Amino acid sequence: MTEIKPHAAHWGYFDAVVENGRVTGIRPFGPDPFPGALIESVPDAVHAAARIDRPHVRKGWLEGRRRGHLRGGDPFVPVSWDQATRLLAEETARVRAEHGPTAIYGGSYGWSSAGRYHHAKTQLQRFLGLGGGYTTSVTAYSYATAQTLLPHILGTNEVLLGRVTDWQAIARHAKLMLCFGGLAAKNGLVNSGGAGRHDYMVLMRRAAAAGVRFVNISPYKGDVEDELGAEWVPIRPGTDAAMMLAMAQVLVEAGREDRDFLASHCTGWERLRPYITGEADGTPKTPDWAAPITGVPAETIRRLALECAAKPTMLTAAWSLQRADYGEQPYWMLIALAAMLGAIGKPGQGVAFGYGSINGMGTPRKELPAVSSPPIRNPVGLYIPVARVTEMLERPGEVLQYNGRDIVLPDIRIIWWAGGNPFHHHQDLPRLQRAWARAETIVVQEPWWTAVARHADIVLPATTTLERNDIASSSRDRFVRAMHQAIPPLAQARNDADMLADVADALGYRDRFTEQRDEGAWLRHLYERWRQACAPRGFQAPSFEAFWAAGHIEVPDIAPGEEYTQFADFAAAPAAAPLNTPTGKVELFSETIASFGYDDCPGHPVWIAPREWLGAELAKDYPLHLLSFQPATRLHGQLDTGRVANADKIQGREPIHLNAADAAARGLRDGDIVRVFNARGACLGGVRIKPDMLPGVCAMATGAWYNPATPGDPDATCLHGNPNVLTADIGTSRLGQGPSAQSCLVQVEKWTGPLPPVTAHVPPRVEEPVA
Ligand SMILES: Nc1nc2c(c(=O)[nH]1)N[C@H]1C(S)=C(S)[C@@H](COP(=O)(O)OP(=O)(O)OC[C@H]3O[C@@H](n4cnc5c(=O)[nH]c(N)nc54)[C@H](O)[C@@H]3O)O[C@H]1N2
Ligand SMILES: Nc1nc2c(c(=O)[nH]1)N[C@H]1C(S)=C(S)[C@@H](COP(=O)(O)OP(=O)(O)OC[C@H]3O[C@@H](n4cnc5c(=O)[nH]c(N)nc54)[C@H](O)[C@@H]3O)O[C@H]1N2
Ligand SMILES: [Mo]
Repeated sequence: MTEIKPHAAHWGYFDAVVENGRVTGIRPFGPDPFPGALIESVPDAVHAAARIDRPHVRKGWLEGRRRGHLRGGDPFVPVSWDQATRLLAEETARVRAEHGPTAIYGGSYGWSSAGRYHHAKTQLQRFLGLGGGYTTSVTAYSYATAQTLLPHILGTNEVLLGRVTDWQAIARHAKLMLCFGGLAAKNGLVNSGGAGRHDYMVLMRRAAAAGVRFVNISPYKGDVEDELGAEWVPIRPGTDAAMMLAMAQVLVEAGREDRDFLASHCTGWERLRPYITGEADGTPKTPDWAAPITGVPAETIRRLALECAAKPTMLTAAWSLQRADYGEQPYWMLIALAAMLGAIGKPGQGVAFGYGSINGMGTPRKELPAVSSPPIRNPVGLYIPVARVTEMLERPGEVLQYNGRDIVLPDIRIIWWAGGNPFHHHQDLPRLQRAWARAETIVVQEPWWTAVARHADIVLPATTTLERNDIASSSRDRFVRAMHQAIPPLAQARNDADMLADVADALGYRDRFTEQRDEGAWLRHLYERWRQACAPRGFQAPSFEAFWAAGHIEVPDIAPGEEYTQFADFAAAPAAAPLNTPTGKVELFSETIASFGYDDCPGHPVWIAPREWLGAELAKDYPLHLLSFQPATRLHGQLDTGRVANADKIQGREPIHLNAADAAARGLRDGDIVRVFNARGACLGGVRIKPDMLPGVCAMATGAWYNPATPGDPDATCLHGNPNVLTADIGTSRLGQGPSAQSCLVQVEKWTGPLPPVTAHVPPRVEEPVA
């Protein structure tokens, strides 16, 4: 019998085809003009050999090898759910009693899955919060640095997360769009919470057709699809702030800066200007100064600056620019450029970030909330900036400076992760693995034997979304989707909420955790909360029953002529509609930031050479700049077992994109296997020659499951091609403390030895207990 079930994931809405208890196929969601290929991997992922069948405990943990022990090499022992629940309740109670609640790290960063009720991290944090508290994390790997910086400069993070100036306004009014880091088509495949319509490509093409000239300022030509007809300005990674400063210098020299706007809408121009002209430090930031830093010819910089001053211009940067050393600087400087052009708040002009980073950025839409869970309370209130997790484990009791605060780092005993994979997302995995050893107990809830599950002590098998009912929703999308359970839970997998409810029960607070609702009652509850929030905004959502039966709701579209420009009110009347900054204006100099006294993020935007870049001393030993961008074939580590990701690999290894000259210099051909290495680590990759990659730059997508040649050895080569064995784990600055993955130098050499098989998709060693 064949059944069709409405469903959703971060990579799109779809119908699941179900035959005899198996998901056998996928049909794209009808209203989606551009569903993308990722949904095709869903059946492979759900039924992968790498699914975790039962709860497991690391054998060494049972035998007392806990704090100080490197994880990843020991076999696992299967246990019953009852045993696992008991161990967790005892261990949680013990650590809370002996070390206090902050000894549990429940930051649990990660994308989890699209359903808003069974969102694993939300469930875990609710469980830990109601149980007495935990150390949590703030900000996101995606844009931690910008999230911390932008409230100081513009008084909002909307310029980063949405609602931003929409494509309708850009197409109608802008003539030029400068895209630092491009508008990568691959990134629009996904949206957190689900994508009902992938309208991102459609909207960009419409803007190009309306006469917007796109300029792709990026090391990689492929960051803007050919159809947009963009001019490609190749730039060395990590040097964008220098190019922006030089554009500013051209404007000042030509007298083209908008002095009225700088006086009426900005503060600190008198501090930034002398830095640009060189009066402050003796170095005028001219195009001739920037050319050798950036690799962009001085004439190109000059031409683009003057073109910006002559035409209605939109400025944007990919989120990747701030996941780099001193990632605050290009963002702050791009805002300064937009201010100098007087473009902020003018129809279809100004600045916003991430148009090319995720589906739904700049999609014209009505402002309505998304379906969401109630907020979580953490009575302890202790947090770290998310990407400082290794540092937290390494330096308990010491101070971490962050955004003007001194955080005393906790002494972590339990690490508990649900819905995220630090062995995917974190930088310098060899270092993380050593720091990871400081924990006494590591708990991981996962559907698959991903690297984080393999490096845990207690592993709990979670259901995938296809094994439960849920609701998908995102504020960046116009559709709310009913996710119908398609198949029963595989093997002994359980829902995150249910496994945690049992531990809460053993600890005496089941009813507070569940609020005595089951899955069906929770879905109705979340839906009703949303329905009520929509009503005052003019949208009457149907009843839950009608929604569930229909499979989705389409929120009404805006009127055809409507458009939105961010900061329009502020531009029109800065005194009546001030920004939420200390001065109510755009802060080109921030007294607050200056008062922190951080030399790695002073009071106005500056050029600081990254620690690792093509101009560094270190480039003599490691002459290639490695970008580790988002994968076109999966979502981070998710779907890596699927057909789309595996069809793209080269002899099972993640491709490394290389310029032909760099390949030739190393005697490499398309399809060769190489070892990519630096002082931190090494991985294998398969050569893919790309004519449109700036020489000296190479790129490997993130997400191939970490596969150390010797499990448990932090210095082992990753056989599969996870670039995070190579990336540096240093906060962008003491202000943002964001991840700086994009600042990474490597060398590449041909792999001539025998090629060991990739084992990351096969379960680890399991020892059945002796009866
Ligand atoms: N080098 C480098 N590293 C990077 C980046 C980069 O640009 N370069 N980008 C960074 C960015 S922007 C991000 S957002 C992060 C992403 O990092 P993550 O969000 O941690 O990556 P995912 O692979 O999406 O991890 C989600 C995990 O949740 C699991 N999961 C899914 N559904 C469920 C569920 O229902 N229950 C449970 N218990 N688990 C579930 C999945 O199997 C998966 O392992 O990576 C960061 N890392
Ligand atoms: N298919 C797919 N889409 C995704 C994701 C996924 O895993 N798969 N992940 C999602 C997530 S979590 C996020 S946060 C977003 C991230 O969105 P982004 O941060 O925009 O994505 P990236 O692919 O890391 O980077 C975009 C481009 O920036 C360029 N770039 C890198 N460094 C520099 C630099 O120093 N200067 C300049 N000028 N350009 C540079 C690279 O060539 C790269 O292709 O993507 C989302 N979209
Ligand atoms: Mo992200």
